[in-house]
Amino acid sequence: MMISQSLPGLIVGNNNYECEGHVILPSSPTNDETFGSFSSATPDDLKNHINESYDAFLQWRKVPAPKRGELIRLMGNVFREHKQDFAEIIMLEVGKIKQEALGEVQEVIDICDFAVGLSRQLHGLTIASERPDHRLMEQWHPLGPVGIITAFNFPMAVWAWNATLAIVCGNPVIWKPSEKAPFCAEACHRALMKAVEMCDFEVPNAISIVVNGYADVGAELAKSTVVPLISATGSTTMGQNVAVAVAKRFGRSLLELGGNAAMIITPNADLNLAVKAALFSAIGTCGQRCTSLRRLIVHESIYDAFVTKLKAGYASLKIGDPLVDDSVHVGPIIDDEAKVNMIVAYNRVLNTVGSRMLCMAKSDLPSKGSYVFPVAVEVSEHHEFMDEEVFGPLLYVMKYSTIEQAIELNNRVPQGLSSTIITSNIAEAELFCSPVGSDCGLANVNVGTSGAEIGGAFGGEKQTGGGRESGSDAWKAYMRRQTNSINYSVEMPLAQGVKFEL
Ligand code: UN1
Repeated sequence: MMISQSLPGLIVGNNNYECEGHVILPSSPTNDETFGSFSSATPDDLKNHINESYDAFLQWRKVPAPKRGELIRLMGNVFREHKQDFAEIIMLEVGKIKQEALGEVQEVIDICDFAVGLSRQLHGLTIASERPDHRLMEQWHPLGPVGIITAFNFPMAVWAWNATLAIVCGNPVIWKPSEKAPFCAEACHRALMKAVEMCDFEVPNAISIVVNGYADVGAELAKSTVVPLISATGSTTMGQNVAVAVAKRFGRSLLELGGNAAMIITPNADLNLAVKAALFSAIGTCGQRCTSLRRLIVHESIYDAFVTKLKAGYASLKIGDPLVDDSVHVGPIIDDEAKVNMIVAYNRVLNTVGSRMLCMAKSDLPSKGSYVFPVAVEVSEHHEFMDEEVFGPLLYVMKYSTIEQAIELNNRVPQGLSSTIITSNIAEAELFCSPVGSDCGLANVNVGTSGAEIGGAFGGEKQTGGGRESGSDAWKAYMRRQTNSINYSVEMPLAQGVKFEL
């Protein structure tokens, strides 16, 4: 699968529209080479086409849900068949290492399978009515066009979490991908349109709209009354802007924003397991997952033994260009701005009293591209700057003495997405997952903070935004609930026993 050299600003199904916004020449973070261009859309471009999504909704909502699932089944097959090609686009555009790029495409395939099953399970409830000869029930109906705003770090999977569910739930999608990953977006859209072609029933052309551009386009999407749900993944600031704009018009927002994950390593933890879990969580995707490990909280009794292993782990990391070497552990960070942010954060912590460098990767850095050294820095306590999410492979390591103190440190930050305890003590594990334990949406035992499976609901509390995407019953956010009270008698009893005699 070739990537297009030049992308249109706006794509509505099979129609491409050139737009008036800036022309951007994206270059790969792996080697700084330009690989294409795209013209960004303006808010007016979106305004001019957004109603096509609503027209598509009027048609799509009438297609039976299992048929809508058939479209997603076919799309899943396109990803299966071209798994390598999709992975290569991710590697080129955002610099993931091969294993993680393949893993991301697998995540797309997995959520397709999940959504296909779901298309036959959009269950409602029947509820016991308090009145004789009455039935009370609940149904789930399609909602309307779903706006999807995504970040660069999961340029395919996060779209798929949203688009597959939205589509089986009877809704077309309008996607504003990260301006750092428009080619991944186009490839996904094309996979969907390929599936549309293979369907033996009619699918409206505007089932999927992609609008390439900047925050002004996202803002236009957020304020449009055509779009009852906006699902947004990205920074806390972006989420705040989206939430306010959507709330103002009584829309619904589903937010998956910043993370600041912690891992607690207890006295009786298996240290080999702990080091593997910590290392992958901290340096996977070059520390740019919202589930990436930022804070390691290690019991004082095993601190030295654990740090010795962690140092060896960092020393064995191979950093390099994923396009030329399949075996690298760490690829580039997304761009120079991210590189500078990482270096600033790193200098800040090293200049803080009580901090010292603990571990650093030893590998050479390629001369071209945006590469940084993954580092782990010891801190004597929680500092205010650790409240900020640094999107890069910078890990803070601290000691604790009681489990209560460790949980308090875990919960100390304004974000609440992912957290882990590494322990073989069942009481500590259960405490961590209990109401007085981790305050995060994801709380794991003997599993890293990143790499969640699609079957569970994904998201978190506090500044993470409160939304849940992907598995479990996250689909309910993409539908409207309707309660039906049905009287099959000729009497007219009122609820609550109210008498109204004529
Ligand atoms: C994200 O970083 O926005 O749990 C999503 C994980 C991946 C998804 C991360 N399955 O790390």
